[in-house]
Amino acid sequence: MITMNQPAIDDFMQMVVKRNPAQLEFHQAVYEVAMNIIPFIEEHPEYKKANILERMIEAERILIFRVPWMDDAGNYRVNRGYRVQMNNAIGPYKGGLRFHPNVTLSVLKFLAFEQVFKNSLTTLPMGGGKGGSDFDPKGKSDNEVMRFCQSFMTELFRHIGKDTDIPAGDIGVGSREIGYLFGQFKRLTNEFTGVLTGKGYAYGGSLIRPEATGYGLLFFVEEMLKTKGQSIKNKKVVISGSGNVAQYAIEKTLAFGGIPLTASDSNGFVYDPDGIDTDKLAFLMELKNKRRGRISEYADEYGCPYYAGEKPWKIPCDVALPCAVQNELNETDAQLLIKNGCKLVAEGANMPTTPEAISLLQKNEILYAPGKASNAGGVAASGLEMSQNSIRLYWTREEVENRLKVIMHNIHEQCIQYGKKADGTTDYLKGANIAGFVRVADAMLAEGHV
Ligand code: NDP
Ligand code: 2IT
Repeated sequence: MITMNQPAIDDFMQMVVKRNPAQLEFHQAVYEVAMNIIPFIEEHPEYKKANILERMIEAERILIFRVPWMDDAGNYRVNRGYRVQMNNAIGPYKGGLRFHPNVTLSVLKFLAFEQVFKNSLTTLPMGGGKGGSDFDPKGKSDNEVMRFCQSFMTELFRHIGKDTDIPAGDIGVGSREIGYLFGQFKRLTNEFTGVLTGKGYAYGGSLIRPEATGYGLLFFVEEMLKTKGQSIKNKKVVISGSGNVAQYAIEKTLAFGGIPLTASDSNGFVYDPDGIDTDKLAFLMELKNKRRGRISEYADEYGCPYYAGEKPWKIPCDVALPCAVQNELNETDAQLLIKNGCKLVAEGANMPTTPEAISLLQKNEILYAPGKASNAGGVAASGLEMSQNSIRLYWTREEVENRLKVIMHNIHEQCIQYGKKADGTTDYLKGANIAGFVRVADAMLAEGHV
């Protein structure tokens, strides 16, 4: 959308592109924020004077390191490890680790930047960071994954800590990897502390953390639908991905009476016209989390269609939940969703919707929630895991889930507070960007030239 601030936004973006050449994902994430924040700053000279946005797009620290390891055949292998410590104005750096062959510094800078806003929206004391590696866990044995994680932590441990930087999971990093990373941290430091979240329950993990991103997404969707006097009950829901976020998004969709129709992985998607029910979800979880197989096996098991190399957005639905990867929903996909009557898109993944697709959805008055608001449940539960570790207590499932629900409700309120339009509808992207920005910016102003 062209606004009267467009020249200022263009100038700003030119500077961003020049200072961060070829980092396309990072440019995209910054643009999506700048679009809302630059007009806001024009009306708030204290932020403009202090160059807050220019400071926020510069990571406080970036670590890049060699991760050597040996595969089962005895070959020497090497990957690149990263940790982007983006902003600690409101709390220690916090954010996941991604292990995926497509990981680059650009991807991790975009994720770290988004994380700063997301963590601020939770209202918990967490700054933003992200890390990971171009290591591909697919097809690796448990022992190879363990050796890789141990080598990764052998460098990372000196840069993190329970009050400094607290990593967690993301794509390719689940409970298995967190376990190996935690074990190695403990050996290196001789300390048992809450330095990672997403830990197993037996060694300091929080109940509901595995479920939290998917559950939080559905709490947020319910809040959005409530503004229209509706709920997800009996609505057709198209979901991408079949990992952690997608699995618990499916589970909560079912709990709320919605009908999950699809799941996908990087090879294609399955469409189950009868809906993915609890038994089928249990099969999917076993397939993905234990056997580490492909989603096509779901179609083989239940005799439903499998679309190799395609994305699920062509299946008619009321609600679409992208839960896999960045830029998985483009303008053509958005056109299809609109044509088929979809009324709501909420992001479980980080930046899954391209800017062109977002603008098309918004123009067509489709309810659209950006990931920094709608997928914040995962990091919020991580914050609750940190609290439990600090007080050396475990809360019940009920306690954690209730807190999660309240946090998602509050995020929705903040989106309305800063994103309400003259016609009474809400621009969730604007609301999330401004609400996330204000808390961090105020802390930066108070803390001086940091
Ligand atoms: P998982 O590794 O558990 O699952 C990732 C899923 O995405 C898999 O189904 C994977 O398929 C699929 N996928 C990965 N790359 C591609 C691709 N290029 N095209 C299509 N599908 C792909 O990760 P999570 O579920 O944890 O993360 C999913 C998304 O949610 C990410 O964007 C992540 O940043 C975001 N997120 C995660 C949170 C968390 O707490 N875990 C919190 C907030 C956001 P395959 O098996 O073939 O790779
Ligand atoms: O993108 C995200 O918010 C996450 N991957 C979760 C981060 C965390 O620290 O729990």
